[in-house]
Amino acid sequence: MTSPSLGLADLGWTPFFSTQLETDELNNFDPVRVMAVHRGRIHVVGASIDTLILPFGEDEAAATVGDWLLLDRGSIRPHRRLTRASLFKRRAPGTGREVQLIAANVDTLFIVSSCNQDFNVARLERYLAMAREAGVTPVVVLTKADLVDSSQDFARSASKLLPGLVVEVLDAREAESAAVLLPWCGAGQTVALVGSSGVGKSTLINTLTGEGIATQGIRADDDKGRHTTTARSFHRLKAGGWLLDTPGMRELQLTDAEEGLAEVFADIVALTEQCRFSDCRHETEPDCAVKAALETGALEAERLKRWRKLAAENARNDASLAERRATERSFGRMAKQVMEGKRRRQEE
Ligand SMILES: Nc1nc2c(ncn2[C@@H]2O[C@H](COP(=O)(O)OP(=O)(O)O)[C@@H](O)[C@H]2O)c(=O)[nH]1
Ligand SMILES: [Mg+2]
Repeated sequence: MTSPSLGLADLGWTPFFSTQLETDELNNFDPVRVMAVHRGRIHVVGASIDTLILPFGEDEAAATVGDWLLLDRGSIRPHRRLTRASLFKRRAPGTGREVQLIAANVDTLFIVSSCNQDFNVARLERYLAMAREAGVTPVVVLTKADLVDSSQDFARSASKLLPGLVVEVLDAREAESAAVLLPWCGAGQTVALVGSSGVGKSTLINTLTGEGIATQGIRADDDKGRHTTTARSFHRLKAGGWLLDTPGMRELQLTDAEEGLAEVFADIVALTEQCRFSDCRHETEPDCAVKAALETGALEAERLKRWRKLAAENARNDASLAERRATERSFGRMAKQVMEGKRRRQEE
């Protein structure tokens, strides 16, 4: 568990959060960060607090890992959640709830890929769109640099994907090599990690935390008051920051990521705005700026194809969300009618 001597700044408290506090809130409430959400209990840590509280808020207002809450100093009850600097969320397949919160207030997303078979531009673009959508700074981390002769070639093609994108190449097993990631791992900073299986995420976590994560777990009270071992979400980095690792991070999909996609494919979006027709599909229409860019070579056909695919995937996810919302609404109406009918019959 975390040491009680942690200051708020160590936990990731910044002016972004402190400026949200009203003067009287400073006197009566203590800021705490959500370290883990268990069934029925939330583990929060503050400057001199380390405790479990009851669930707080519903749906998007619910507390998720990484959130900052204000606790009433007397009753230790949550008073309110502070506005998030960033938020990862995903569709919740097969559950009644539409959107599942994954993690809040992550500063940097390490998008992990390896310098071999896993390297895939389309996958990187998908993760970049998610990072942008969440409001998190992406850093591409290319592992297994020691296994190829030309790691810089991979780095070059990745860095072209977004203006100013940082790409680091390393051997995830070596602390010295992974030290290129330290600028994002210092005190008060929170990072999360995504990437396919086998690219070296666990190896990197071990290297950056100095822990053996296979054996990790914290003990927490479950609903029935028993102690159970739960996977830990917050890992302390050797450099002082935090690595936020939840199962949900590994299952992120594109949902409502229109803005994220528009940022990652800003070049194509700019072209579409120059087409003669606002609903141009960039197929057979005249004066299509996208086709013109393909012809001059300013735009790669492959990149256009990837954009179409991701935009379609996002649209599909959005559509099925809207469908489910509609079904739930009509089910709600039906249930209400049934109940009203029953009440009327009883009254008759
Ligand atoms: N040579 C080399 N092997 C690595 C590197 N990173 C990870 N590995 C190996 O790749 C395998 C998969 O790594 P793991 O961390 O389990 O991947 P994960 O599925 O993303 O968590 C393990 O055998 C690691 O030792 C690296 O940078 N270089
Ligand atoms: Mg792993």
